[in-house]
Amino acid sequence: IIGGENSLRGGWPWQAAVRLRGSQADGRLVCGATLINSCWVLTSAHCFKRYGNSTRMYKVRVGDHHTLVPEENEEEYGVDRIILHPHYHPHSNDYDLALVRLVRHGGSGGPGGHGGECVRQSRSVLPVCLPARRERVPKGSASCFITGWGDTGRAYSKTLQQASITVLSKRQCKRRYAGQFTSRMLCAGAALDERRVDSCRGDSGGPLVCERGSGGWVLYGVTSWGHSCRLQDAPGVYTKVSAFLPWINKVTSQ
Ligand code: 4AZ
Repeated sequence: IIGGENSLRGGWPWQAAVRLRGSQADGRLVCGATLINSCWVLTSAHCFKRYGNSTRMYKVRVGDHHTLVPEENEEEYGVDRIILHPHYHPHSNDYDLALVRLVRHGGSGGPGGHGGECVRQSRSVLPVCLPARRERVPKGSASCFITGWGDTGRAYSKTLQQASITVLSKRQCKRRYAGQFTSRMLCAGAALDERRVDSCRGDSGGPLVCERGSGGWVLYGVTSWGHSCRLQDAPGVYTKVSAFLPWINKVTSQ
């Protein structure tokens, strides 16, 4: 996150991280992710471009704040399924969404009854709400935030960063990204203030959430791409979650 600030511990309890497992780079941050129910996180499909989509390669950490400090409710889970959106192609940024199913380490889930929990919920581990189908991001004063441990402009962050961000109009996004911007995307950036706020490497797959008037935080975007994170006038692009509810519901109810 560029231009953000340290978050409060437990402030974004749906924030998760996809990390490498087992290899010489054990624990290395691959991407952000968001807990959407007790068994599944949503992330971006392009997160699996570099190391492939074999479940053995990854683990998912939830309840984390400072990456080097073991915190009370921090836990790691194995991965037993990685489902890329069927329309995602590695050459494009469209349909950049993946669902990842968590399992307790050591347990395979197995055939015998696992209808229930995967992740133990706590004050710092809770799923986020999803938007309604085709729901728009609340206009105007709604407060929206991006969060992640990605590049701050100098290095990856050890403490989860947050930044308040403005979701821009479709017209503004298209003006900047012309043919690359599709109806499966949102774009967001610092609107009027000149402080540069953006997501960056390592934040991909993580959440863009807004507080809904009626209360509660809703996941409207999944950090996806952008024309670098150092340029002014280049808003970050996010996968538009409200365009994918049938797919999310279908996969996660299987
Ligand atoms: C990336 O490389 C990346 N500024 C993520 C977000 C943005 C650009 C690049 C948006 O993962």
